[in-house]
Amino acid sequence: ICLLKFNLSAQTYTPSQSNLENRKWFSDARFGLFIHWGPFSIPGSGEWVMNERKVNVENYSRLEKFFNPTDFNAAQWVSTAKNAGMKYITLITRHHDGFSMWDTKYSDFNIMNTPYKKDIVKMMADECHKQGIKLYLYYSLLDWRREDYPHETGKTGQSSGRKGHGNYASYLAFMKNQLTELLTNYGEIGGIWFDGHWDQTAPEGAADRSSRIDWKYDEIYGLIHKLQPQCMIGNNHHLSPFSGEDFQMFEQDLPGENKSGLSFQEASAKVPLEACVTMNGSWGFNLTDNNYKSNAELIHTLVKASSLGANLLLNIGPMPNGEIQPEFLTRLSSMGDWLKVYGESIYGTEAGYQKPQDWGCITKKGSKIFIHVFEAKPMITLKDFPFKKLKKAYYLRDNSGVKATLKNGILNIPVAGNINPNDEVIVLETAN
Ligand code: FHN
Repeated sequence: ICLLKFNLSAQTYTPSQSNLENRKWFSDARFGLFIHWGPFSIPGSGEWVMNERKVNVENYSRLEKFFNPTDFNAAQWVSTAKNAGMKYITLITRHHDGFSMWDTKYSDFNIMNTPYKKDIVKMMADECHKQGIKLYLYYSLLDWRREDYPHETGKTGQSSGRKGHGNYASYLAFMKNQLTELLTNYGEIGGIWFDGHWDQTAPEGAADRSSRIDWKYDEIYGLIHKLQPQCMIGNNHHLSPFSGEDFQMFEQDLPGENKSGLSFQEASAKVPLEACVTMNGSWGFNLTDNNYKSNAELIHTLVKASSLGANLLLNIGPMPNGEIQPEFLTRLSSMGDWLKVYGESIYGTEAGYQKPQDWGCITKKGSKIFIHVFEAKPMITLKDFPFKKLKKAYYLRDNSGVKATLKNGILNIPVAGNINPNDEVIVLETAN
């Protein structure tokens, strides 16, 4: 009966006009900042520290007394994102440890009970609205703290020491109350980014990954779309989108890749796509992780995501005092510098007609094709070029001409000499 009910109500979801407009805006935006931050940042071992070090609820609660990010500056965080060329921010409001980063009535484990006593979500929302950048909110479905959450990770006897075995009706009511606060008290929200569904499923890649609990997404999604119809819903369940969802995400992979072992799902052709990626190997602040991706690698990831029709949501894990570490800042500003020159080939573009190749990849805007070259090559040859005429070929950086030729559907582009190692872009103006 439950399944039937879900399917019937799921079929009735028709995105509102403002939701469709927001989806289009989101697709055009192409680049956002993911922020994993909270009391879990204090030990410097990433955001899974509670579960991995088997800290029980009582001991974990002590972190609340130490969270005092006196160097947090919302204006600086938002302008850092904007200067990196990002168009939106996705902020952790409550991760799996159950800590709420806003002034919530529904849990005492929240920012107002830390020495800091200021509503982080409010400060970020105000600043995003002021600086004209959209705010998306991450919200964990999984909870390592509450007795009413039906436990999988963080179960009794392992880390949390919880005795209860779950009461989903009560947990659902709690989530709805919190989501109502988030969608009522902080102005317009671009989207809600759910995570943790996979906690109640068979392992990634198993044939049947249906959930062991009925999350009642029809109720949750219905509430969100009622409170803020434009608000997009995405759920990091690592599956194809469910009805009621407005975008699909991929974790540590671009659509079509599965290097992480988390991305078995096909890319949807119906909703916008987003790939979330870390700059080193960690989401939350990690004192020992020095595995930073280079500037070129990060720019290639953004460009390849665009060439696959997806956004890049690039993560930072700020330090517990609220500072963003220099390794992240320098990478963000180098991406911003590149985008200032080459942004036209990223924002508002569509996927290229070919998947990324060894030499680079392709994006498209109307009849303009952008050839992104990661390595100089005497000649790049593209077969089955989808346009009949090549009107003009030139470097995006300075409009200087490129001697490309098109004959019988085969396009040849010579790329010699000094090119930008981050990605050189050649524009092809075409016609049919
Ligand atoms: O467990 C989380 C993890 O901490 C992080 O938030 C990522 C971001 O995509 N999502 C989960 C793992 O799938």
